[in-house]
Amino acid sequence: LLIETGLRRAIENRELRLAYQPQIDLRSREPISFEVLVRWEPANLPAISPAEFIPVAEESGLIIPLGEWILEEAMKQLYTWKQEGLPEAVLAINLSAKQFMQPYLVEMIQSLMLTYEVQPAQIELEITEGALTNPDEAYEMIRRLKDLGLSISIDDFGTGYSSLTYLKRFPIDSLKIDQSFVKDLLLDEQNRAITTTILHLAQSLGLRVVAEGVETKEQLLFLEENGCQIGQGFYFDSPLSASEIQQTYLRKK
Ligand code: G
Ligand code: G
Ligand code: MN
Ligand code: NA
Repeated sequence: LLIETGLRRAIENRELRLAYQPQIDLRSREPISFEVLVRWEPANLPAISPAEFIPVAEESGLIIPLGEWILEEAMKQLYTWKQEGLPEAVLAINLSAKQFMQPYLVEMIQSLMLTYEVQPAQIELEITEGALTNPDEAYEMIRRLKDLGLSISIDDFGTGYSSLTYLKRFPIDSLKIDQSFVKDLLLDEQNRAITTTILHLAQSLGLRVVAEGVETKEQLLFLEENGCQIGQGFYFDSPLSASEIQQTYLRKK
């Protein structure tokens, strides 16, 4: 309950900000997109992790205004970069399960894109397997978002109740291998088996794969050898502020 009241206030008082973590094309070593990660830094208190407050926001329904704030803030950032004449960036935005099932989600995204002059190719949405528990509704939602021209990835892939049939049936673009598998990739044979299986599966279904939580050169080499195209993690960069992203990754053309 404490988190709930605090979070409600945090949205009003602008104690939230967005961080951006590059997703790197392993071939060119260029960033192809940036994952948007919300940060809550209450005045005079240590930061509270989204792993802690997102579930609370989901349960209390606060995820709806919070999710809307995140979407708007991300699109505003794209607009700001555009105004400054920087190359067009792509943002990968996390949607929680409840947020994904909002009836007016598509209209809201569409209207934000219009307001902030965002191109469909600039937005990827990350949903978890938990958002697909009602397959018919989820299918319809994904289809409408795809019709807008957005990309869809399945986040934390392999950790939920995955029915492999949705991979075939749903028009999704990429899978994100959960960092729990990438961790200890070289020490743990099971993690290695799961990772290569996901990579082969994705390859045969024509899906892109993003490996999350890449921290070492050894992990990277293993992933590259097994056909992974995109990496994200501390080995490349941590989540950064918008101005750090701008300085490091978005140079004027
Ligand atoms: O940023 P960090 O690695 O601490 O995130 C922890 C968890 O919180 C991750 O599972 C991540 O997906 C989730 N998370 C971070 N930012 C957002 C967000 O903007 N929306 C949603 N729904 N989840 C987020
Ligand atoms: O569930 P999701 O993939 O959205 O969560 C991403 C989370 O992982 C973010 O909170 C981010 O801060 C964290 N993260 C990003 N890169 C690394 C990494 O290389 N190692 C670890 N342990 N965490 C990472
Ligand atoms: Mn994510
Ligand atoms: Na993830």
